[in-house]
Amino acid sequence: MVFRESIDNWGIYAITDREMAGGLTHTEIAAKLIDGGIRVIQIRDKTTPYDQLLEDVTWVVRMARPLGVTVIVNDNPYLARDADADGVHLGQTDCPVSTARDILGRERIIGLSTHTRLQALRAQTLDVDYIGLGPIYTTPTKQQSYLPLGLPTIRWAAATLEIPFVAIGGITGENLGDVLAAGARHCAMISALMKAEDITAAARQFLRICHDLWREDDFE
Ligand code: TZP
Ligand code: MG
Repeated sequence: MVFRESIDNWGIYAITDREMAGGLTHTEIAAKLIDGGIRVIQIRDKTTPYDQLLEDVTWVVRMARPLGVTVIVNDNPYLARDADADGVHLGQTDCPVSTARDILGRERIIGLSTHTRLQALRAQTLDVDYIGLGPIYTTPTKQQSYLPLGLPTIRWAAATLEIPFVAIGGITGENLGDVLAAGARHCAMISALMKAEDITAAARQFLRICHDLWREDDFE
């Protein structure tokens, strides 16, 4: 199975946060997202002990794999390998891409966060399958010193980058259409999904916006 073939169909890249979701497990969150039609889920958890997290992610993978839903683990390629996930998402200060590739092999997906145009260009020279690009807007979800990139950088990325990019940071139901119209095919969302009263309904609504804009693109 070549996991990276799934990337083109992602659209909304859902990232889990147990705390924001009122203490649900990743498996419970993933079930709601999958019900809403989500095609890729990143498990993001910086506090749960490894063994407990491994069990939770393993259940997510068991649920998602038969449905063709991609499961990416944040930060830790060992966790991705041990849980048989589809890939890992690395930050600029996580382990080197080459180390993650050694751990995960050729087939699995490696994503890398980038926060400037220079980092995005450099990421293209590395062995990564997609990049995260952000923050697009200011967001309280992640403390960081990088300036928001805004829509001009989305336009630049759409015109310049040769690998898939996922826009991230402050994307909500209100601005999702703008980000997609600026040229992002994929948008990552944490709080807009995790804090939604109904995660499944929010996922469905965001995917509809996404697919409508993809369709308009096809007719251009
Ligand atoms: N990386 C760049 S911005 C961000 C991460 C993990 C947080 C995105 O969260 P939200 O709630 O969708 O703004
Ligand atoms: Mg990280």
